[in-house]
Amino acid sequence: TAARAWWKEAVVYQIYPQSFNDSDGDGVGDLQGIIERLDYVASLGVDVIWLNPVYQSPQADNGYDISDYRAIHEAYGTLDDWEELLDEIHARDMRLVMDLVVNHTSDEHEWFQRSRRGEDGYRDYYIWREGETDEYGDPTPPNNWGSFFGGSAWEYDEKGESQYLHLFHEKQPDLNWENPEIRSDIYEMIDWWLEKGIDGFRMDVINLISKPEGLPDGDPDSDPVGVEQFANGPRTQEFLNEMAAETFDDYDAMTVGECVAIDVDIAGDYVSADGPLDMAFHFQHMQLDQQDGWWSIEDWSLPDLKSVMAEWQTDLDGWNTVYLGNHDQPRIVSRFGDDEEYREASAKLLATFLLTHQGTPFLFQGDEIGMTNCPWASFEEMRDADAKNRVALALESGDIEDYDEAREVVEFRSRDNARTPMQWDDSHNAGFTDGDPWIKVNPNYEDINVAAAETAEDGILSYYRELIDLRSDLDVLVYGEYELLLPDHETVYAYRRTLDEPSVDVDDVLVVLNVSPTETGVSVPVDTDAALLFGNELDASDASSESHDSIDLDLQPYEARLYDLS
Ligand code: TEU
Repeated sequence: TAARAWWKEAVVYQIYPQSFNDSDGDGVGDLQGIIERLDYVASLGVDVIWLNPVYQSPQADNGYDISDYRAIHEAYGTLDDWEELLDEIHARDMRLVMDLVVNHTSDEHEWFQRSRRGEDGYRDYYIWREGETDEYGDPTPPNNWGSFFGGSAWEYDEKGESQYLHLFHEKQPDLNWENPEIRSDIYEMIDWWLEKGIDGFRMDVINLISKPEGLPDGDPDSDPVGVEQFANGPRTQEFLNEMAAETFDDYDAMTVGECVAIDVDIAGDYVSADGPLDMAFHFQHMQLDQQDGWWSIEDWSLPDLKSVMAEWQTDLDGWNTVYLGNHDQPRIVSRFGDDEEYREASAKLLATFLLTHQGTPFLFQGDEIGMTNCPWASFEEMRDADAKNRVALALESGDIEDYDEAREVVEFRSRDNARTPMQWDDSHNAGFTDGDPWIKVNPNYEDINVAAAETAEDGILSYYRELIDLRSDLDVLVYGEYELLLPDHETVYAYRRTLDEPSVDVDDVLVVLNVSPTETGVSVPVDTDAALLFGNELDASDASSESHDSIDLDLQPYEARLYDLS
């Protein structure tokens, strides 16, 4: 059994500040707005809040473009508001994890301003290259690397008279981690926040910080081009070890690194017991429906999802994270469940998935009431820098003629789907703001909202609460070993969790999920009696055991069940 730690037992709830709750009517969520809703968050039973970036930012990428690491974005409030938020979170026995964005800054950060002017000691804070010029004398990119948001990763800067690297938006220049001064500036900043008493960091694209010497061209077929060069670069491990030694190691802080292009082996380097990070987010299950890139709409298959989950659950040398969505992904019920007829059942099934694997669950705001993807009727409604950039490039190049040709993909994949305002009640703007919301409110707010969820006795919200409770009661759900059953079944996902600890009553649990809109009979190979522990169909009868080596179940559409096998 893994060594105990508070962050392994924790359930994390992610708050996207601009879309959570607006206290002052400017249409943008803010820190006081979050404080107003903390009792609600605490009522879920979660232990940790991960707050997306709230630092000063021109908001070219919703706060992932930071212009001052030690100041709060004006629309969100002040540093005093932030201190109050931290205190109020701690007063409710929860913890606060902040976002750490240090692969890049905003181009409006003072460092970049100085760097582009070539000020002494600052040029090397970012990655500048001369590049060639084409037949018209226009600069061509120094290599073929592509941006995660589409297009080239290079931008010519007139003031700097050369090109700088930006793996994301052109307003997000990449920092040059080869420069030891930038590293010590960052470590000081990290310490500054840790000293304020925060409980950890979610580290944005942290395995992109080490670029290989000479910035060699990437495989033109990779997406984005060059990712195999700049992800997990040669000094990543060294930089992360140095960072941990200079900062986190002195605190009881949790760290979770968002890691692009990692597999279970690479992850082990980062999160094993003596690795620099506590946990990592990987993308292998997020890629199942986009093997052919952003523009293609693909189905995912349950056997594929199971095999990704099982590999990480059994082979990772370290502690897992468990997530199905966040602020960068479509809504989980629209993507992995059914957001129409079976919205309620499938949202509960996904809750069961999130809360019964081994690893720390990360829940995203609104999923606990089954919020869905949103209809994006026009380009003007879009806010996501990624989706907008891709659609704009496609319009420019003539790949599409008008927005309508992109609409289906946008509604399927745009990050805006997760970023529509939290739906609190059925009043104007879903109770999110008295002003004009910065992004469209999902028109289904009159039916799907927290107030309605609070009155629904057996609704999605109460299901989340009960299951979070159950997880904190049952060690086996946190620390138990995982075993995949029925790996090839097309629609049923079944797994067993067992804990080798004589002192606990419940040390053997079976999870069965019918991930389909069809009633399904299934025979699950377990050789013990099974007592129903929890599920999303109230009238689920006990498992019948017709033979000694399996139990036969008749599952409703999107039915989820937990059995005690102890
Ligand atoms: O995301 C990094 C990332 O690789 C993706 O999830 C990315 O958003 C996606 O591929 C684009 O479609 C992190 C943040 O979570 C994201 O919000 C930021 O935009 C990005 O880094 C840059 O800081």
